[in-house]
Amino acid sequence: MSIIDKFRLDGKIAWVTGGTYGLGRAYCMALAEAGAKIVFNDRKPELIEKAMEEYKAAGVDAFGGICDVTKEDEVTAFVKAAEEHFGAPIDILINNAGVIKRIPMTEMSVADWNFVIDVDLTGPFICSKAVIPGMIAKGGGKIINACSMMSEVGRETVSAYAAAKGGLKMLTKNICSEYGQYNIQCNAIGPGYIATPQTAPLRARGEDGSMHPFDRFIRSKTPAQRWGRTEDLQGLAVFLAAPASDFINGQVIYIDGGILAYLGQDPSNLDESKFAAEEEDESIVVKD
Ligand code: NAP
Ligand code: GCO
Repeated sequence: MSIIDKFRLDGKIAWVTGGTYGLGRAYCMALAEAGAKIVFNDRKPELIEKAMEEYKAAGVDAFGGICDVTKEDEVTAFVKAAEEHFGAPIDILINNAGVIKRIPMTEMSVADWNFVIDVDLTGPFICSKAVIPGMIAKGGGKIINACSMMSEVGRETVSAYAAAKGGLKMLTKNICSEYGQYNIQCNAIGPGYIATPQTAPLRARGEDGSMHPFDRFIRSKTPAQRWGRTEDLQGLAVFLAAPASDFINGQVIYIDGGILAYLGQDPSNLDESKFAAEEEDESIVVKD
């Protein structure tokens, strides 16, 4: 196989959870461009409909449906329907669906804690469990988990998210350990701060047009002084889904513009005027 062909996904069936907008949509587009057929789910019918139209317009062969990753019965039924639709088991799973609650730990309810752990950690367990038998029967597969910088470091208000993403790093290593013998590779993408609806509140400008303090903080912590863009993550998703990465297993690969390698500069030295012209595009505005 040529080196270029080792990055192709022709004929593969790839499932991206939460694949309607944000990073999930970017992963779907990238995997489809590399040749894969796309399976995607979300919790809201209007999101499925909108994404399906976008995928159709882009020539993506996609199957989408309602499915909450925290509900095992819904996941089992959805995987069955997707596999019937394409006539074969799923080859690639990106456990992308995720949520965050930014609440100081001592004020966080157990219900909020459980909600985040359920979606961000138990969801990937349920979805992986649903596709692994088919991958074994097919002779192999790829599972890619959505880790985070919070798989390595913490910060104020994100205790449940950090606990879930840290746990997901270990689930990644354990799936590798348990199923590597069946030619299943399980790795994770660890994005830094990427401009999506999830992080939109952290970039929102004040009424007077001033930068959000967290926006200043992230730019001062990132050597490139910018937020990541969804397209920054597409190459790694294709690589981890493709034969080119067949001997990489159990790893978290960070795409953070260097944040985890950098102590950061004094935020008071940051020249705000440099960033005034940057506009948010429609797809990354605050939801709700
Ligand atoms: P996002 O814009 O908030 O999108 C999350 C997606 O997950 C949405 O499609 C959402 O759909 C779906 N989802 C949430 N709960 C679900 C459930 N129970 N069942 C099915 N789908 C569900 O997030 P993102 O920024 O694209 O992030 C994607 C993943 O990367 C997440 O796991 C996130 O933690 C991780 N990540 C993001 C960043 C970042 O800076 N953006 C950095 C590191 C890691 P609904 O509209 O129905 O909620
Ligand atoms: C936050 C952010 C993060 C990022 C990301 C970092 O509030 O700190 O939302 O947690 O989304 O996961 O890698």
